[in-house]
Amino acid sequence: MKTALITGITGQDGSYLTEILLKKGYRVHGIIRRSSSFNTGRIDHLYENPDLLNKKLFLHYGDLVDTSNLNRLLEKIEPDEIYNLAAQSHVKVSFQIPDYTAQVDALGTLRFLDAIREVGLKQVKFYQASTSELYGKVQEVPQNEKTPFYPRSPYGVAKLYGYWIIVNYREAYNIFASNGILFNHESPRRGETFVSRKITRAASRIAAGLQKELTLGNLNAKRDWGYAPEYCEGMWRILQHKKADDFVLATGETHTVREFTELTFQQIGIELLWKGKAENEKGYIKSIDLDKAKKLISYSKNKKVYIRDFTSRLKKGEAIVAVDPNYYRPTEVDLLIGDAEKARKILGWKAKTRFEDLVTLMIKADLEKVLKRGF
Ligand code: NAP
Ligand code: G4F
Repeated sequence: MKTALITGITGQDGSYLTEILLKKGYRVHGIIRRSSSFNTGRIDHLYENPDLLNKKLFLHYGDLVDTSNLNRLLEKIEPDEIYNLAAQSHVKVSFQIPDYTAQVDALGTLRFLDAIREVGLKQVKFYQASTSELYGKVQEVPQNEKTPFYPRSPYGVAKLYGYWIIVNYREAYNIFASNGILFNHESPRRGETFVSRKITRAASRIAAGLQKELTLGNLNAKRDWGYAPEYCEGMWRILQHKKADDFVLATGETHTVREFTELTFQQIGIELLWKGKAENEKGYIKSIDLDKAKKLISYSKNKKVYIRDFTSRLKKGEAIVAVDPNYYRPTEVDLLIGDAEKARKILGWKAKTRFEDLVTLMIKADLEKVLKRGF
């Protein structure tokens, strides 16, 4: 039985990776941060599945800024594989807390690599959660493993250090350390302040009358959005490759935030009409197709109540999307589109879920939550 250690186990990717590794028969250890309230919501369901769990999941308090704790954990756990997913992962927030972001995302990676050397874990394999944010002001379209980097945020710059320290320790000390350069990947477990989830959550709440308006920043930024569980399977494949190497994981398709918003509302039967420019731009209800909404929520027991409320609540011509410049970034990444050909050829990995299916599964999940819990 292999043993894996996951940092960031309570995050979106950490939770999916845990499920994948447990299913593959791994013993999984995860590092969680001390918090004043519960922060294990994304992995709590695993405790309701004794077959999967079977005393194979262990949680430890720790933090990437606490070196002594990392050393102790490595000595105790002696993992075969380490997945370093912990990070201050929000790009906009990194402009507000740049020092902390660098401490965790850049130096946190170094602390881990040094702990591996000090403890003397010669056989361990290390996965680093690198990111398409490294490409920033893109120097090439699409972006692949050879595209030069040009990060555009304290987050991107911190992750650039993480990327290169992995390469350096691999070359200097022969540590099996690989970078996964992952493009945006989303899911119903995505944090609520990332744009995809912010949109699907707000749309479901607007439809249910719990929110009036969705307020966004830059509607024209383009992202290559994939489905998170598939990317977590890709992380595992990267560490199963015979030699340490760096891989891009992406869908090869790009869409604007505006398209994500339009498609989300379309899924619940609302066509948007955009009027105005820049911060004065708004999205108005052009038409409402109730049959479409009915189909999407046909699984719900509360369907009738919901549809009745939905009909009376929303009106043609109403503004439901607005722009707030507070969500703009001092420097933006305008366009990301990845070329994952190397991963396809060497690892046999390919993104399967298309943009439209991703949006549909996310809005469905948020609608279901609204209907079940009423928030
Ligand atoms: P996420 O949902 O924000 O999860 C981040 C995780 O890191 C959480 O478990 C968080 O703990 C933990 N964490 C934060 N600061 C920490 C610290 N100082 N010490 C220990 N743990 C800490 O992020 P994600 O979307 O799953 O992404 C996983 C990794 O992939 C991140 O490194 C991210 O930068 C990178 N990445 C993500 C994407 C994407 O599109 N999702 C793309 C490329 C790269 P709490 O739960 O306590 O906050
Ligand atoms: O959803 P986002 O915050 O994701 P972003 O900045 O692309 O970062 C995510 O993906 C990276 C991989 O490329 C990861 F490394 C990183 O950890 C994170 O997971 O924003 C996407 C786009 C941006 O251009 C942003 O300006 O959406 C635009 N946007 C427009 N309105 C908004 C909003 N972003 C957020 N978060 N909130 C808005 O209201």
